Amino acid sequence: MSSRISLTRYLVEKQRMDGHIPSQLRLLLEVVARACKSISQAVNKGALGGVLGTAGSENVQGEVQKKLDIIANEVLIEANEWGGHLAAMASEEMDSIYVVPNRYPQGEYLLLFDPLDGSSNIDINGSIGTIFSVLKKPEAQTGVEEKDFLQPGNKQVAAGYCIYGAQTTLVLTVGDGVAMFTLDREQGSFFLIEEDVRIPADTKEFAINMSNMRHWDAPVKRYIDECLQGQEGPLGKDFNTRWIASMVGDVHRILCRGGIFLYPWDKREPEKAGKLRLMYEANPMSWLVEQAGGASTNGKQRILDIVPGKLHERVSVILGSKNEVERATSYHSGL
Ligand code: P6P
Repeated sequence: MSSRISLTRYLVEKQRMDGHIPSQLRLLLEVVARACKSISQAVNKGALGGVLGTAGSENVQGEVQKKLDIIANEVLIEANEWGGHLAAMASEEMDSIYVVPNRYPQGEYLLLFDPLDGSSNIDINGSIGTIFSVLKKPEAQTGVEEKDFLQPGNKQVAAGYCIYGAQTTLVLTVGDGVAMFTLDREQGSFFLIEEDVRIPADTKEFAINMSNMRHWDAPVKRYIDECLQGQEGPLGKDFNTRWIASMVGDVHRILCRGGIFLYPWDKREPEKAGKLRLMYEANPMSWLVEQAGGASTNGKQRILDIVPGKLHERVSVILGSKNEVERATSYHSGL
């Protein structure tokens, strides 16, 4: 067992070896991981902890908030606000940014998160998770405003998620590959299970909510139709489909064995670019996928190059195995 590498040791050695993780960023990642352990405990209690069901409120997205959405949000805020590593935080569950109170030291990082993604799975004991993204506050600037968060995903300095499933597993990148850590509940620590995760360039598995088919744009209909045609069709192979309805669960499967995930624009709410949120869902997941050798676009461009116009901006998402993402994307430019 002594050969097991804890998250703390992994981060310390990375900091010492290649400077990818300045000490304040290492502290930030340790604090986020500790918050995820607390959220995991609350999730695991379920009905016994009185944490299931709705909170009787809506978030900025107009979505009904679950009790655990609010609990997870509060855990992340309380864990991170005093450490001196952050200037401010932004969350799917909060209308505007949360500036670190004056009673605490201000840091140079901005933390964005979806505190509990996949909430519709909470009451049915399905996989859910916390997604986080880290940006740097613009240099030599006092104070912090919402506009400081509006940076493209290619400016992230760290990104990851913690999936609360059969195991509680933290998946992380700081820009030199993707590592996975599983929580050992007896020791209360995350231990390295996979370093340098790679997504196969090809796949036979697609993830999309098929009930929306009649609402999709033509390029998505064409791509999924070709997948459904199987071996006899233009793709020349039979596909399987999976849809967990929790982005963390679907992306985790893709990081583990490949696949393509699509949540495209559809005509139900044509004024919205998509259902998923750019800053704290699509950007962190896209960086993880790219760092593992995959690709991620909105059908027109690399998601990580999108310059956000607003904090809770939505985006169409096609991510996963590189060759399939490139094919599905090419159909959007009429190729
Ligand atoms: P649908 C969860 O609510 C979420 O934001 C993502 O995690 C997930 O991929 C998607 O929505 C599921 O959406 O329309 O299938 O319920």
